[in-house]
Amino acid sequence: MLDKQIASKKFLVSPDRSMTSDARNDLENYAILGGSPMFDKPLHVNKPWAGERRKFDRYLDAAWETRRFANDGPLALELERRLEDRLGVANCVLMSNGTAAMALLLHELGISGEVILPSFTFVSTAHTLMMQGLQPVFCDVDRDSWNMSAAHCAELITDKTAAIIPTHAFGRACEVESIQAIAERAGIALVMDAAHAFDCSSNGQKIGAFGDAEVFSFHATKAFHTGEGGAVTCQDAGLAERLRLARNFGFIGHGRVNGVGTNAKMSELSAAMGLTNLDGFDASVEKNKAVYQAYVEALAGVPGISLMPFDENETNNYWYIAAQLLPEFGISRDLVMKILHAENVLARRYFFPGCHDMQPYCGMPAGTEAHLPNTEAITDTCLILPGGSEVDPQDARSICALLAGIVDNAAALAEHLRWSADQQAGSERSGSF
Ligand code: T4K
Repeated sequence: MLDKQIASKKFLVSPDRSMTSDARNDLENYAILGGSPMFDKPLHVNKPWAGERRKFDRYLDAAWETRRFANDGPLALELERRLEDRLGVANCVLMSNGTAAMALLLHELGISGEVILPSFTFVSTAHTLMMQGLQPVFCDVDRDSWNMSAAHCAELITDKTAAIIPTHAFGRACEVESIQAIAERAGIALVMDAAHAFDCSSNGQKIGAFGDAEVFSFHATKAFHTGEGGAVTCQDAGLAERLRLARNFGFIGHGRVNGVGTNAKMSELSAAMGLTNLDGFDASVEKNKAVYQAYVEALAGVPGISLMPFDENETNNYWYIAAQLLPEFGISRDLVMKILHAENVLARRYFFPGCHDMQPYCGMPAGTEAHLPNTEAITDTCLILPGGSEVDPQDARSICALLAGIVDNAAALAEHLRWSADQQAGSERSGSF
């Protein structure tokens, strides 16, 4: 079926680049110009894995029979132990989501003042800082790794800096050692945002035990998930204990509270999802890797698009297929996305715009006025391609063939789409009189 769909566009996706001479006449085959979409149903960026349904049922049966659904139930405790083993970290404190985990951690670390974080990250961290009266200071990223630039971070340290929060973006570890050295020199806290980096490593050591603590998101869109959920992992047993109390309103016994807390507990239903996904995690990573490798091979001959590589010397989850369009691609990232979306390939921009360009941060001195050239270059050109449970290697190859066709026909497509947009604007104008 798919082969037939590709064949109908084959004059536009010629791998040998010899069949493009009359492509201009056949642009109508692109769905955005009236053709039928390459895929019958939308391919998302990372449709979640869900493990084995029967296993999920078995975990749920246990909760059902005991009527234990919340408050540090046996499934949540089992998941914590298994995650500690998997990540090689002394303590895993499950939370209701990654944002709550970050908020409680910053509170328990007693952070106050300025906090340096990359602008190229999910906005939840900046929001958490603001809600705790902390001042976000946005740092640029490295152009190649897309992770916090240690050099820029060092420049941003002041006597008000209280913490650094780098992100291990798209599962690639940040410059752990350099940033750790900066934090140690300044005598400040280091908290890692490991939302993307479940089961990934840095210099052979699993992410989870670096810095003062690391924060995971187990949202459904992550490589390992519990539906909604998150965790703080750390080596410090005292910190873990304070976090366990704080996620349950600070209760140390019935009617006894030892400090400020909130409700950030993980339910047994989420824990059941997590245990099921953990049972199937290795198999899901194998499939992710097959899709990633199909992208690597099929994009090798396509000019103007580079795929962020995973370091094969490390443990990776191969979850995000992160690409960047280079000027040679000949057509803007946003136009490419429109063309892909029409074909049911729901590629996404990521962390767009950078936090420093988003309300409310763009009004701040550290916001838009911050000079973050690498962040801006990456947010304007990165393209996250479909992966996850609904994409197989053949889909990946078809998507690459589509991209090869777009680059072959870039000028004609751009011109045609501009012309269509002008026509539409013209008819809207005439319709309004
Ligand atoms: N730090 C980083 C680096 C993060 O990426 C995140 C969260 C956090 C911290 C904070 O952690 P949490 O507090 O969220 O645990 C997502 C997620 O809500 C969020 O967890 C995630 N990062 C962020 C990057 O985006 P959307 O807006 O992408 O979700 P949505 O609804 O558009 O879904 C994406 C696609 O996946 C859709 O096309 C449909 C599909 N999908 C989604 C869900 C939720 C499914 O097929 N099934 C599903 O259950 O938000």
